[in-house]
Amino acid sequence: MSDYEHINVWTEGKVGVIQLNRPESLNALNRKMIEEIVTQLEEFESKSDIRVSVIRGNEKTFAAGADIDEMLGESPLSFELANPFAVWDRLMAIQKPVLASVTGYALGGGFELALHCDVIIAAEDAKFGFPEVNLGVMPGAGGTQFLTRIIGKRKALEWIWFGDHKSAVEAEQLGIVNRTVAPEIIFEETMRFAAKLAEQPPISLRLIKEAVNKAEDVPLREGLTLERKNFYLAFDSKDQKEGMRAFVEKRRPSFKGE
Ligand code: DAK
Repeated sequence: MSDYEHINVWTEGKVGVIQLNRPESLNALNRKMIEEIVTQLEEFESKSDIRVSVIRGNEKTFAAGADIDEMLGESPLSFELANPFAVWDRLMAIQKPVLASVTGYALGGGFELALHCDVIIAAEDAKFGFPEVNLGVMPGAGGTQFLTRIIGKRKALEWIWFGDHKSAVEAEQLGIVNRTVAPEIIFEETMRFAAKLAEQPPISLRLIKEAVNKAEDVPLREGLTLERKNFYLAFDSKDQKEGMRAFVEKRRPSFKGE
């Protein structure tokens, strides 16, 4: 594995884990850190034996936002020249499932990082929010768009305007979080979920992810067209033959991602 400054990386079976590791600043995301996260996700993407990735923090926190110290000196031109959104576009292009395991704070850019993931599993004591308004700015890595699509305009406006923190339970009720679990078992639960998902046919997971993401983005007809193409494509995989044969032969399928 590469030598990273702000993340720890390991694998457990077919699951790749990225641990955010700047505990002294509650895992505030600086440019290097987000670059490291996405580079490692791409590394997992390229490995056929890794089928699911998990992004997590430590017991105390996920990420309390972008690094405010780093942002303090930014200007429109410095942003333009650094093109900081390119790395977020690379994150959106990841095709394998990515899970966020959220403990403590998921604020601002940290919340946006979780929202870019496909599944969010949260500890009961997790807190979500967009405090950017309190800094005189606004969410910039997709927060207004992702949140509005999930919870609707009025609830999104009220939440982002006031910059409040919401609990994991509230976030689950709003459809942001898949499941809320006790803090003591959050990482175990996330890995259990990830390991189970890693046994599903990888090509199907990828085609499904593309089609579901498309549903948030385009008119129904266009989404249906992609769904149909992906449905056909699945029939080109050995996993389709294996899945259907296993059903007929009354045994468990073994999916290879081919
Ligand atoms: N940045 C830098 N340092 C941070 C930080 C952050 N976001 N959050 C916490 N820290 C640091 C604190 O300064 C403190 O450092 P020391 O004083 O010990 O040196 C240490 O972490 C512990 O924090 P606290 O002492 O404040 O801990 P508390 O438990 O009292 O409070 C808190 C926890 C999370 C409520 C509080 O730390 C807090 O309010 N933090 C700031 C949260 C915040 O405003 N986050 C949103 C940042 S704006 C973009 C992409 C994304 C974004 C922007 C652009 N592009 C692609 C262009 C995103 C923007 C944001 O996220």
